[in-house]
Amino acid sequence: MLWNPDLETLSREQLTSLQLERLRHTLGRQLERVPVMRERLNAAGVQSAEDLASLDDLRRLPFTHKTDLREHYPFGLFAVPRHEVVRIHASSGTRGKPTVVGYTRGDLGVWSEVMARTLAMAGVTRGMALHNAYGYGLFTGGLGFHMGAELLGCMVVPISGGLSQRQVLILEDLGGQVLCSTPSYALNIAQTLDEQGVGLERLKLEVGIFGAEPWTEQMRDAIERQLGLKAVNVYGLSEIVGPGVSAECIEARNGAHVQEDHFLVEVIDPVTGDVLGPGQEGELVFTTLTKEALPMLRYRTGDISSLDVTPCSCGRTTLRMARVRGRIDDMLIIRGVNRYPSEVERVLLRVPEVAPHYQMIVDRPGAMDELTVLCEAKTTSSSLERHIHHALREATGLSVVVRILPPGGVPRSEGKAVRVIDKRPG
Ligand code: DLL
Repeated sequence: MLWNPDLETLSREQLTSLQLERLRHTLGRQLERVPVMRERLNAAGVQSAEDLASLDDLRRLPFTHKTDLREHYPFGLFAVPRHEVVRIHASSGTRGKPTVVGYTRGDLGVWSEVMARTLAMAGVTRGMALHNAYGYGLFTGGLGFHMGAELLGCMVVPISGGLSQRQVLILEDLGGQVLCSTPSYALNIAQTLDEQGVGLERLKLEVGIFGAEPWTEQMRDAIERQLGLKAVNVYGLSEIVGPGVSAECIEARNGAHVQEDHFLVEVIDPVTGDVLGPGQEGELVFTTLTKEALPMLRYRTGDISSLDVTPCSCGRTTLRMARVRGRIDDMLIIRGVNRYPSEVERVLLRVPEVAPHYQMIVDRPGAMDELTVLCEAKTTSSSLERHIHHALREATGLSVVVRILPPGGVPRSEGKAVRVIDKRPG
């Protein structure tokens, strides 16, 4: 179902003209209201919103980086007076100060709208019981899904993350049909179901809406099998709005439709900053088109993906982004071989004897980096370590140390899984 058929099926021409109008408006507000941005835009030769003749002129605007938010922490990039800000969230980054983001009442309206679209895209309809196990609090997951689900008319169960045994009890007793959580936490719930002896026939789960961390098709298969639902991918980041920047449709489940009337997307070469074409992999960059409190011009996400402009069977005309392979910062460089954790996940989850829980430890015991992969076996097998070592080397070129831990040995997540622990000095 389309939540907003008019805006989700605009022709490219209509969309481009709407985007240009909104971009000019956003740029005008930045120039007028955010001194730091005005200085930077002026330095790049942009004096007024009228300097943008077409969307191609977006390339004239400077990028915004996460460090800009840190430097002007907490409110320095806000474009409205403090009394218009009705909500604060913060990014989940663990290093240093968090990234603080703010919303006006209007911003919360847009966010609810894109989340209602996201849920409708996943096949969720009015009246369904939605079990929301994303964390509530400064993290955008819990409240973002909550608002969209209420707007759509779901019966929201705001359970938040954690306390897995309670999750199972509530899921069964309240008949949750839609599960919202990180993919790693969904597996945690699945494991608890198993431990509690609660069979899938006792649940009413139909669909799961998972995101907030990279995950693979192999992980999708494992979750669908273990929870008896259809899993869709949702993407977003606090700096742009939170969840709801893009999401998969249940019909195709082949790339996430970007909500292009609110967020303008580009993919760039992370080194040169050049804009790349459809199908070319690079760093996602978003510009907000309707945000009031904290508009963002060309925000560099650090996330690696590519864009698909071919038509989708669901009828939406918005372009789609491929699954995020990982964050540039999370790339592992092991003895000259560059790989993302998701590439290791893909190989591990193809090994039937391995449970879908893993963690990687990077260390430098001598002169060379060493990668240890921790995983758990479903059944005891003496040759499993060797088998995984071989499979990883074949598929990724990485030579790693494999350690099989007893069931439960790999730390479980309640939100975003910590996939990589970097113990390298410095
Ligand atoms: O994770 C927002 C969100 C909540 C998205 C719930 C989806 C569901 P942040 O905490 O600011 O916001 O983290 C944003 O998480 O830049 C990506 O690196 C990563 N990320 C989010 N969704 C996906 C996804 C929320 N579907 C950062 N696939 C982003 C891969 C994702 N990575």
